Amino acid sequence: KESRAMKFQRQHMDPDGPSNNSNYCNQMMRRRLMTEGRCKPVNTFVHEPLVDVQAVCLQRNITCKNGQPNCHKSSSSMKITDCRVTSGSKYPNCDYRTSQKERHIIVACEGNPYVPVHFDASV
Ligand code: PAX
Repeated sequence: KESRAMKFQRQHMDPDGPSNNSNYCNQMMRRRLMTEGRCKPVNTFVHEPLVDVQAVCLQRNITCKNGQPNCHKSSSSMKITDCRVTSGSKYPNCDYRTSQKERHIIVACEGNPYVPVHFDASV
């Protein structure tokens, strides 16, 4: 079974991306299996080395949006792509808007080793 840590990597890690094209989210959301059963409404891909994203779990501890205490904010800004489903998108034809940004990321971490399992926000 896929662990929470592996699921985070599938849904949020793309260190070698993004291919510079407006279809990035349409391709990646499908390729990473986030358009099965429904179109996942919002998803962020991070374009930094895995070790740098894992290291965020050792950076500033903050409260998550759901009130849990296990969130961490990256000390540096990171290259990300936000994917947001368009208003006209109709499952199974999931259609996404692609926006590239540089932001501090906030992730929730769990386990031993203490690694990212949820993407909380970018700021
Ligand atoms: P998730 O299901 O929210 O969390 P995501 O991050 O890819 O998935 P399982 O066993 O899978 O149910 N976990 C936590 N979740 C939330 N908060 C804390 N503190 C926490 N600690 C552990 C994946 C697993 O992490 C566990 C949680 O129980 C899950 O375990 O976001 C909805 C989705 O949109 C993404 C992030 C979420 O997907 P929202 O707004 O409801 O928090 N998303 C959202 C994004 O990628 N980018 C964005 O900018 C935003 C706003």
